[in-house]
Amino acid sequence: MSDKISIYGLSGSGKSCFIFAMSQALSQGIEFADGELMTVITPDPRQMVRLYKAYDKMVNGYWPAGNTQSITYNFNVRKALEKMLDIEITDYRGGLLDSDDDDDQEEQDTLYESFNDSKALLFFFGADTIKRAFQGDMYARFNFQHFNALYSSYLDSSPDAVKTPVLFIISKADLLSADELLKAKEFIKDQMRQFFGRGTNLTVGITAISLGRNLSNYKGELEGELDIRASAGNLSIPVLFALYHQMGVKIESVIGEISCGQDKLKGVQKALGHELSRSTLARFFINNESSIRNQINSIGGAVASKKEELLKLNSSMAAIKSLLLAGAEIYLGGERIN
Ligand SMILES: Nc1nc2c(ncn2[C@@H]2O[C@H](COP(=O)(O)OP(=O)(O)OP(=O)(O)O)[C@@H](O)[C@H]2O)c(=O)[nH]1
Ligand SMILES: [Mg+2]
Repeated sequence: MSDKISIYGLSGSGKSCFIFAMSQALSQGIEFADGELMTVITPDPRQMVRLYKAYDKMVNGYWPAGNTQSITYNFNVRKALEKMLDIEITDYRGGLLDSDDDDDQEEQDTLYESFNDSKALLFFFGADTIKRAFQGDMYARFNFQHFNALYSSYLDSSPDAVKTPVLFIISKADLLSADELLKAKEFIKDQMRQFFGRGTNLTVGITAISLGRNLSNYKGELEGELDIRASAGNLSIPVLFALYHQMGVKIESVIGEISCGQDKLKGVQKALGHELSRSTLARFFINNESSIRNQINSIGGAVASKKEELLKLNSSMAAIKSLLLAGAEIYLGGERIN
């Protein structure tokens, strides 16, 4: 089953541009502190052509048109060639989110249902909308309430919802000065405070992405300096965020397996003690010693290999964490992770 990552954002918040830029930036790979390379590549040749053409259009000075329909993309995330995630991202037409047109209802329901089984939720807020909200624009402010309400209905519909990590993305960050960016982050943390409060078990992040510097749109023409490198504009952060969370889940499950194996081992060792304490005569007729020793060897071997796996996962996790924290603030249960 693929790992669904869901993107939500109003029309024009930069969802499609992000997907196009990210897919180009990360297809070449990004290097971790441990020297291993992470690549994000679509295994579907038709999707690859579509993504490339959209990117090429931007390089040639034109922004892509807004979506008239929703499109699903698939990506393999590999670290040192090993598949870590099998991502499915649907690029919804943002117009759906705040539409009250009855004709849109069916497609809108699919969008709402897409929250379920998601491995990560990405909420996009364009820097332009955030600026308008600062200036008191009521509709721009409503945007945030709308997302709070969407999330609340998601919590109602899915018992596992509270475990799904949420990343807030300030897109088009090149439109903000360093000062404005700080203000924008505080503003989002305040507007979305249900996510950042203490006492939850939620992993939440906030980051700012951009496709370059001084970018603007004049009647569809792209002006400014496009910079689509893996290391630029935090383009890798959303995938790293999903990966970080998934690795955390994997580590927890391996730790569980180790402790379960250790418990079993204790039980079998006790059985061995019991066996050895039986009288020689009784053991002459029925001797369980070698079968118990075999069990001890096999469980011990499994525990040792899980411990090795855990060591590898922990070092991978540390490498991912350092890149992730360089581009995002991450909170666990309201506490910032350092
Ligand atoms: N300054 C700046 N503008 C951007 C950036 N990314 C996107 N934009 C602008 O935002 C517009 C909308 O981007 P899209 O990616 O098409 O938005 P969307 O969220 O996919 O919109 P819908 O398809 O309608 O849902 C683009 O045409 C650009 O004008 C960025 O990194 N910086
Ligand atoms: Mg779009």
